[in-house]
Amino acid sequence: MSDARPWVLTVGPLLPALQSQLEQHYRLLDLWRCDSPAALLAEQGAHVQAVVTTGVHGASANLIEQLPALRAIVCFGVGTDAVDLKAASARGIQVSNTPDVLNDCVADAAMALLLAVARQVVVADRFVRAGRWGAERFGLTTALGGKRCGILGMGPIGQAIARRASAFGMQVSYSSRRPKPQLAYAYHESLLALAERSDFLVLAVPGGTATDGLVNQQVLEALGANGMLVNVARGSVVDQPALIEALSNGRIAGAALDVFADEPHVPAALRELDTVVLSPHVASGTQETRQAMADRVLANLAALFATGRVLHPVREGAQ
Ligand code: 8YV
Repeated sequence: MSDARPWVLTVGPLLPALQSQLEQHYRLLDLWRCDSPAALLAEQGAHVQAVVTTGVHGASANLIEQLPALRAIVCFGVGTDAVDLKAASARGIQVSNTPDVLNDCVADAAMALLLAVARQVVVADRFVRAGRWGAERFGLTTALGGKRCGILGMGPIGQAIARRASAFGMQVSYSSRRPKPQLAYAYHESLLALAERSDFLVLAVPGGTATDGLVNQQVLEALGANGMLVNVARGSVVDQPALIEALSNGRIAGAALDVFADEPHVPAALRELDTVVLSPHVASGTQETRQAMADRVLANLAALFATGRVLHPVREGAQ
């Protein structure tokens, strides 16, 4: 009996529950599992109608070119900066993401990181484990209440962070492409002005060319010696060598980072600093949110094959 299920290509490893659902509904090709991706694409690439990928793995122009029947690139994640949107749109290939469902968990993670760097939660944990409590005194840390929390990017994630920071008694202001008059927070047109007026600078913008290297040496200088940086956006938004330099020389007080320039590689200079809190790109990584993201991926694929359109399209230029 012939198999009428559509062919779908996965680029990187996915949530196991999602992988098994995909295996059930589609003829699945796993690029990341095969010994010779080039041979797989040459032999089977012509069948593939949809690609499922992640924020990190994306889909390059080169991959897209090798899939002549491709109709959609379905992302497990909200950021599509690793997908070549130009190459996709030139061929009329739809791109979808998983909006809304991860905002709260990413904002929770931003606050967890902010609290961890301000209150030195990780350093305190290491202090107790090393048996230093009693013999030594743990130093004082930094309060959140009354401090200025500057948020770069006021999309749904930025707004979820703003609500949480306000609940901690922080004064929120922001910078984004356009002011959002419906929001009560102060708006700064330039990132430099935002950094100058922030004790904590939290990044919640999409990655991609429009935001590449925005947080540079000048912005870090403006944040200042008591300032702290929190990044739950993309490593590309920060000039990482400039950040390392600023942290190493006390030009800023600390950083809490979930994302990096070249994941999963984290420079030793960052790993060695006690003023830095690190996490492995897991801001959306709760069971609940990852399941909701998986559901969105399946819904987008189902809609594509039932109606010809994905449910959550991403426009080129939206990043
Ligand atoms: C995921 C993300 O960690 O949504 C995004 O853009 O970066 C994350 O939610 C990633 O897509 C899963 O690999």
